[in-house]
Amino acid sequence: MEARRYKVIDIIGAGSLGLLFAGRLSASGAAVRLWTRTLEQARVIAREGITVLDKEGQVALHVSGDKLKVAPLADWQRLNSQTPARWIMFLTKQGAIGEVLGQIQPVAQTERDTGIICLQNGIGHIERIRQAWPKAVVYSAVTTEGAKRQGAATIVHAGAGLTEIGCLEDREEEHHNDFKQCVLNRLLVAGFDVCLSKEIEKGIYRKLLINAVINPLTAVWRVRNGELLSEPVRIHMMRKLYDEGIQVYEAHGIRWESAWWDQIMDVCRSTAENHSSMLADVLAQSMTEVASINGQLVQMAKRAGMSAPTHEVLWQLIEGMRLKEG
Ligand code: KPL
Repeated sequence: MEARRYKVIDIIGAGSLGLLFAGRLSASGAAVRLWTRTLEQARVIAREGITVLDKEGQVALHVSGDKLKVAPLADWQRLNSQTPARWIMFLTKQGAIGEVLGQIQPVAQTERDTGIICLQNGIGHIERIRQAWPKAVVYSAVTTEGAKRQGAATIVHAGAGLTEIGCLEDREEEHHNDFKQCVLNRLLVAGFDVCLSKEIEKGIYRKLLINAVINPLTAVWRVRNGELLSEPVRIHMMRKLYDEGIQVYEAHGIRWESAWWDQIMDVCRSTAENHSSMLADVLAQSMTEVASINGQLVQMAKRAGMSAPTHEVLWQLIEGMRLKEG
């Protein structure tokens, strides 16, 4: 079968998660092509390899540059006409998706078999990817892996987590078997705690709520995740965001669990020392994912004829903090 010939996993995006997945997959012997936004970063990675540090700053893993295939996205069309992508892990931030999709057009004829695994915070991106690659099979994933970039080719793996992957589409069994063989098994061999979820939609909405409650508050107050629990007024605001979010889910018939509130508190405890990704973006003065997290909840509320005022205010506050594009 043609599909079995392509054993390569194409990782798009060399941010913290992109480097973590590319580094560990490569170190375990999987064939990976890593795609960067800039030529400069591709050159640094090719020269220095990928380094993963543990929380104490010790080297947990290093893959030398000569063992890695890395290229800038600008080379996508040229290189894909030789070896078309079969399994793509999309690891860019939400905000970069439009730009990336502009660069990676599907290569005619091969598009049908392409599997795309999306690991973004928030919602809204799956629809955009499906529009750009109408025939591809799109998998959604949510992860609690914690990683922070320290340079163009170095990350700190702040905390191991679980990655759940699921497919929202009904596709032929053969494609899913290929996914298990070419992606899932390789991730397991690389040491990731990963599972195939039959309830990925629920996982996506659970993660959306976690991010919608924790991220904007940490960004506005400039506090670490654990510090949200240190003042009753902060917990009160978290609860307001949570309740509004649940009302929106109910209006849309989205299944939720009362245990999610406790899970949010647990995430704050288990990632107590971390900066949320939104706080990290605000501190770096780069574009945040607030529009695809709180913004999406506000839009969902509007579609249901209601409002989500606390999410809306935070969305506006954080959009107003954006100081430079990038
Ligand atoms: O996913 C996260 C993020 O920062 O985006 C959480 C779970 C809040 C951990 O920091």
